[in-house]
Amino acid sequence: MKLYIYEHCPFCTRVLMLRGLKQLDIPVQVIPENDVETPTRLVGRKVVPILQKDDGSFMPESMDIVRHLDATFPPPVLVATLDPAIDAWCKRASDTIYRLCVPRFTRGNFAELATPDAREAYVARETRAFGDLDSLTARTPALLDELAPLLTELEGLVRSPGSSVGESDFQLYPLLRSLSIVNGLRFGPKVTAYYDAVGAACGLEDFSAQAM
Ligand SMILES: N[C@@H](CCC(=O)N[C@@H](CS)C(=O)NCC(=O)O)C(=O)O
Repeated sequence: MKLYIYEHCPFCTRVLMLRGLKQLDIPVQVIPENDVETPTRLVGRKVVPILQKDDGSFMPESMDIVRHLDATFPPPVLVATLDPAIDAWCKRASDTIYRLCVPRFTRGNFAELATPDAREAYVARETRAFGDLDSLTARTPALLDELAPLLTELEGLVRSPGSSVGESDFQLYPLLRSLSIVNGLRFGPKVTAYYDAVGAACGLEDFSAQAM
């Protein structure tokens, strides 16, 4: 097996979470952002994450990969069912979170952005999706104001660190991990306890060392 990812990608965080939770020894390969050929050859389009299975076939879609690996390597860790309140929170908060994180990701130190051409391709992709990225960076204070009440609300929604892992963790944790690239952003005590516990259980570092 092999996993193809981008380091900054929240969907890839989902599969890295499962790999870490189960301590699976699956090699990880980072695809450069300007490499259209590799993912297109594997799954017909430019996308990550991709799982190369033992039978040589390839699987896209993060949650399909998570469920496949969870079923392939028992016992299951996806125990708790999706929490509709967390699901709804993620849907409401994700746009603000991406607008804070994406301009920073484009300037970040990630293996998929190792060459000028790769970074240029990523900047172009995100500019197509979000418009001018410098203008978006300038909106940081307003976006943080937008996020603050959502993070306060999340204090009342996150599961306690000792409870069962489930589908909602694979929605919520990648968004919170993305936010670690935003300099000075702090979670409340319950979200911090949840974030630290999930990160430790999955053996994942976040992006705080390069927060900007
Ligand atoms: N539904 C997919 C979404 C994956 C996705 O959007 N991945 C982004 C990286 S964060 C991607 O590969 N984008 C490549 C591109 O648009 O060129 C999943 O859950 O795996």
